Amino acid sequence: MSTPLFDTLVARARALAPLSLAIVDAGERTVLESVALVLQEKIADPLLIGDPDRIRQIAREVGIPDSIPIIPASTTEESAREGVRLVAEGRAQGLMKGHLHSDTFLHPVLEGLREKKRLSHVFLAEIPTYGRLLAITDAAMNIAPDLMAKAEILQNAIDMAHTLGNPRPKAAVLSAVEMVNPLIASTIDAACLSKMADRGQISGAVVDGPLAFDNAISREAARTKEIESPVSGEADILLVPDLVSGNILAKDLEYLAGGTLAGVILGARVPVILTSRSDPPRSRFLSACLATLLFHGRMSARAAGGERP
Ligand code: COD
Repeated sequence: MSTPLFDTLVARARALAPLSLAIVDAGERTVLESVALVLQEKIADPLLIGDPDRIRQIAREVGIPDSIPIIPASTTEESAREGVRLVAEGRAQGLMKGHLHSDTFLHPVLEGLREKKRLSHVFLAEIPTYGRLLAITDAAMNIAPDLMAKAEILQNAIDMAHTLGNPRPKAAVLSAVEMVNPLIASTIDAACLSKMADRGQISGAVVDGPLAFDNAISREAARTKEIESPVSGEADILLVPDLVSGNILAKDLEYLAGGTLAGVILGARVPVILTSRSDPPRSRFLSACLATLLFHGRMSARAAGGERP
């Protein structure tokens, strides 16, 4: 599958110093295959956390050199705590979930690495039929966000777009319809979020909603329905109503529409990669590239004194 938009991101990540990336509970083949890929492509310098014997054995099988450090941890909980500690001590610039449950991984991250008020996940998708990278949020962390949580999730995605070089992304707040309907709560949230953007409570993007998926993605569909929206057909960000609908959307794009997905958790001290066991190695690799770009982008913004507080 050709991914010209992601290829540009990969080229930009390759030009940066490799990210020091801690892999939590790394002793599993698909996890270490992805590590081998990021190492080979010089995107990241991994720190492997987990059972040293198991990690060393699989690491050798997949071609990871013995020089790569292993930090021993005897349980998945200890692995996650070690990962957070490495970041807190400045030894890791990014964190990647290995072979453990999401909540075991996320609890210490929430406790120890929260920087912004809200941590949220964003998928970045390249779909052959859509000419721009599409950020879908939050389809993996916040289960049923309320209005203020949605505002924070949206702001995280907007900040990410800025870091990646899009100074004014277009964000569609999704629901099933484009009219406010009190029986569909997500339409009310979407209308409020649009107004919050008008009033500067959400900043740095053109925000419109409620929009149904077709009107967000296709100007033609919006025209047919006589909807005037500055976002229609040009959405960079899709804010989904909740984790379930967002997750179905993202996986639908991946499995039925030939989409390629990367993903990262935003709002922590460093980018956090939340992999799923079924993720192909390329998705994990692209997520590591995204994490590298976000880490270095933030460092540059900080150095220039321009980072959002
Ligand atoms: N950002 C900031 N703080 C948070 C967040 C967040 N996203 N989530 C919870 N908190 C804080 C709360 O304010 C509270 O102080 C504390 O953390 C505990 O909050 P709870 O009890 O509501 O949250 P938890 O601990 O029950 O769950 C947090 C998880 C992220 C683990 C939970 O939301 C979850 O399981 N999400 C889905 C993860 C998943 O399975 N993803 C993969 C499938 S797609």
